[in-house]
Amino acid sequence: MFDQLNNRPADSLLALIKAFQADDRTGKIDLGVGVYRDAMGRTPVMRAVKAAEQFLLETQDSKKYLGPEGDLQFVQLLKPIVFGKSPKVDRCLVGIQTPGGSGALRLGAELIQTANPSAKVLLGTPSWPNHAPIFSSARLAVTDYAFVDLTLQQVKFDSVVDALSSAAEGDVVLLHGCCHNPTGIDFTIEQWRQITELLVARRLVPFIDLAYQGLGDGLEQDAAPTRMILDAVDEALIAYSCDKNFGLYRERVGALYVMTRNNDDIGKAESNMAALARVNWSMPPDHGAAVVRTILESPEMSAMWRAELDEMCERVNGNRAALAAAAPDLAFISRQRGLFSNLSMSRETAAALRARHGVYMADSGRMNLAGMQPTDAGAIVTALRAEGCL
Ligand code: PLP
Ligand code: TYF
Repeated sequence: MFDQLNNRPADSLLALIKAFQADDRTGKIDLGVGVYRDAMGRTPVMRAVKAAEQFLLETQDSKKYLGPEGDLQFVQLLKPIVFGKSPKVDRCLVGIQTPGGSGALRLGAELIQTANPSAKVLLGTPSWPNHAPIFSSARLAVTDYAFVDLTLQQVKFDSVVDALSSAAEGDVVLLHGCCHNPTGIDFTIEQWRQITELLVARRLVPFIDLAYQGLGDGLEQDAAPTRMILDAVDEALIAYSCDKNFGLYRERVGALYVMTRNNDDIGKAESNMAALARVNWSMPPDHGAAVVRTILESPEMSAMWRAELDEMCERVNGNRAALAAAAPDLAFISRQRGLFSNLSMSRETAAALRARHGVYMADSGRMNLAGMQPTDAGAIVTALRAEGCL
């Protein structure tokens, strides 16, 4: 049987982790996979997470099953952080814990497939490389449109408007809620407003991927577009990840929220989400969500978490400013947000940056701004100049 299989390409972003480790040059710089790094180059366990883990170690008295919905107190406590105070959210939003944002995307895709198998998913490119395969493996048709011009480092807003204007009622629009991966280019608030109007007018269903809340301009600001959209539309899905903003990556912490047209549909959405979770992973892993819940239940730990997240956000934006200051051609980097910016370059150039200069970025030219120190800006610019990128 297995001789029938064909080899598949490895995930090139994850392959960069090993390539960087295998490089023994001092001075190598890791701008590859999207994890936060501090001023020492480490991806630390956050202080609030350590405190919550300590608390759980001492007080958790059982590890019995929780059920396919996971930790519903975790799902509940995240709501005000993501959605603010909204009576509509209280009435028509249901959530379930998932294994990371990836699990939320997959579960959302399967829920869409169950409810409306003919819905197309509109995906602006470039996007996170897992988006398209997650939707197609849930047997949904994916339609690409150009989201950004990398040579100009600008949103192709006409192309976005065209794509949404020609979509059919009930089609799904995947939107990065903040901190676009891979470009760092988010819509302006005016562009979000226009997108919201189109979603309403054409009766499209937004599927918002929120994987970096708090790492752009802060928790509240980063949630503003999501809240604006939910205020206006009837139905929506939100794939949320706590893996970046709580530094819990390998614990796989996320949630899928679904907004239904009315209170009657909530029960149906909820039972389908639970049924789909059961056939995928039965129940989500507990530890990471228990940690987040413990933090959010404690005012002290919450304050600790918010302060540390603010520090992380400031550090990334400081790195952006340092790189922009080192080369006028890179000024756009300080206007972009989140972990990533995506330079326009060939994969050969990205390979040369790694091989000749020890500057590791994805083949696509995407760089993780958290991977550098402000003092690395000069070396990065020198490497980019040597390879003709500037
Ligand atoms: N969506 C985007 C845009 C991402 O960059 C990631 C990163 O991993 C995810 C979703 C998935 O997050 P998680 O690691 O929680 O599965
Ligand atoms: O884009 C990134 O680097 C992160 C991490 O298959 C990631 O989102 C990358 C690839 C992947 C899973 C997570």
